[in-house]
Amino acid sequence: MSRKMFYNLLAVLMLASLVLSACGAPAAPAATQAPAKKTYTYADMTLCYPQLGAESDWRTANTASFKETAQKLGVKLIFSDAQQKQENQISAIRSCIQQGVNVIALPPVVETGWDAVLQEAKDANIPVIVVDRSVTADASLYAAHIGSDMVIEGKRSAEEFNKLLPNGGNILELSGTTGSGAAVGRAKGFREALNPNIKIIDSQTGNFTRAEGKPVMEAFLKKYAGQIDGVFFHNDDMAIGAVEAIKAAGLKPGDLKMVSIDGTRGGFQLMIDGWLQADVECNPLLGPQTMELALKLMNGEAITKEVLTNESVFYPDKAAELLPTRQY
Ligand code: GYE
Repeated sequence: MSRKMFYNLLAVLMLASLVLSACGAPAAPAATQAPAKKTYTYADMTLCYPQLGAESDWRTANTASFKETAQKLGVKLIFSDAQQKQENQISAIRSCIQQGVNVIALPPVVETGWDAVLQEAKDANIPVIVVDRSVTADASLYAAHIGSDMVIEGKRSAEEFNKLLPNGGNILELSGTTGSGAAVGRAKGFREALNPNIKIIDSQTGNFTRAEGKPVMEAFLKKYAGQIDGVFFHNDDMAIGAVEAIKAAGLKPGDLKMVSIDGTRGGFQLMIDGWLQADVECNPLLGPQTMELALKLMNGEAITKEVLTNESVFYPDKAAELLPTRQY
């Protein structure tokens, strides 16, 4: 047999054995035939976080939680700051959709006006986790919501006033950003639980900032001098701004009963200094839970649609002891 014939024969035999093994082999069970499903890890994740702004210490802690958690887990984070403007958040979301991110986590500045962009994300098969504040959009337009129950926070604040002003009185409200889930929920819960002998004589927004809280309080003090028993603040930053105005007006700690929300270090300091009688907790450290849920979504695992943060109320008696342990 020539060398050429030998190689030809070899080729024919190899081909025949291939054909035979393909035909004769018992059919593999379906499970091993399907391409193995990839289990995604954090290293595979690109997460979009169109942050709403940098208006408060709460927000700063929330941003840090997302950035630190992403770094620790190896998640690629696409972060932006919308400066409290919904249109900026919407364009950031659109840019994330174009970049083909895996998941979008959205802390919505206001509750309404999200339907169109949520639908766009859905059409692109990108799940959206609503973080922190709520949206009014239909629940079919987003995968889940993680955050605080703002209505309960409002109720807890009212219960503090019920204890602080057992004989009733006149109080003022410094509300958060108009139309935000946080302000709407807190105002609602507050009114639901407040004793009827306590009257909210005025309510104005301070947009969750120190800078806007101060002039609102100045105007309140001018308008209602001598008629105010207490002030309810939708967050600690506005309380801090307002206390500057209250001090400047010559009032002393305890002259007005004051309750705020968040439980930031600044709020704790106000309790230590005697200005605040209670601070209702609102936890901003939502990065770890959000990324865990995002990974479950990528892997098609079952998730909980509404994840509420466990929270309590802080009081002046423990404020000095707890302040060094506070993470925000
Ligand atoms: O209470 C406030 C922040 O949405 C819960 O936003 C958040 C609120 C928080 O600016 O400080």
